[in-house]
Amino acid sequence: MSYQTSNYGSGSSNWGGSGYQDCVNQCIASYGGMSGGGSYQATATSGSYGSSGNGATHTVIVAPTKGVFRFMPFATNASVGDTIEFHWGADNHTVTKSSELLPCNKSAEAPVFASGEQNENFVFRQVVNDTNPTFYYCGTPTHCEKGMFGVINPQMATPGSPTSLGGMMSSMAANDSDLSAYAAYSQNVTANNDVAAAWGTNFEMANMPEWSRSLMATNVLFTRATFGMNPDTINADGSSNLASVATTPLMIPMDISGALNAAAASTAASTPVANAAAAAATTSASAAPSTTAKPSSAMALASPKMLVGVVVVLATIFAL
Ligand SMILES: [Cu+2]
Repeated sequence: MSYQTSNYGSGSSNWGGSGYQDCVNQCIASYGGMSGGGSYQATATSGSYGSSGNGATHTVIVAPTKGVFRFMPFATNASVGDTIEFHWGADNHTVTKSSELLPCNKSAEAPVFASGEQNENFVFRQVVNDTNPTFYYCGTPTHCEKGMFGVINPQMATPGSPTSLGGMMSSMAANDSDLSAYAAYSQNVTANNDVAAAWGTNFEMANMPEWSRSLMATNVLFTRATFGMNPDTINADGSSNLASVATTPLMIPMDISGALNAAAASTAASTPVANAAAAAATTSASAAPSTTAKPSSAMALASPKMLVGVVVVLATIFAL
């Protein structure tokens, strides 16, 4: 199998090579500090289904808050006999077994599992029967297509492999300005947490359908950001520890749309700044609709120099 990486840096000839550090600083300023998108508080359950195994229990939060179509964490390592305990943070979501090749389709491969449509504070337990990668998704229409899928025992790549998430990230981000912008946000909120910042880098993506890869990357970035904002919830080995959410609300980071909106507001607010490059970039960005370039929210919001900075930072981080 071969994977196209030649698109990396496409368009960079328009970005110029100067002002890199200004760009990085402005990116950080634009995405703010630790601003988040809400919180999740575990409360008494409203109902539950499924029994527990003899091993450890791993918590996965289903849609941590309203409008955030994610599983947190995106991936969980578990042994045979362990229990995955799904906790709903918002209404109208499901946990339904799927497959790696078809992450948004109900799997017919035994043992199947499907929670049905459930609401906030529901708990669904699933005992792990084998250590093969097991995918699941939310069956509520449109949610999975927005990225609402997760995995138990993800396949791991050889560190540094070109088909690992880290190996593909810079080329994906170079071709997806929204992903690039969200990576900058996630990077910012994990700045002091190396384990969170590197979480998922070695996930294998070779078998994932191409359309799902940027969604998987976004899921990883969301999980990293959540760990970054709640350092007590990640262990040194990268496993999650969500036991504390029984007593302490979990801070939920902004999802990708929220991060892009915040960047837009910040960019608008900082327009008068005495920075010729930024001002020029703002002008060209506001003229973007008249160009033939495909409209993209982040492209319209961020200056080209900001983007090249983000991509360079990404290339550094994900090359690890
Ligand atoms: Cu859902």
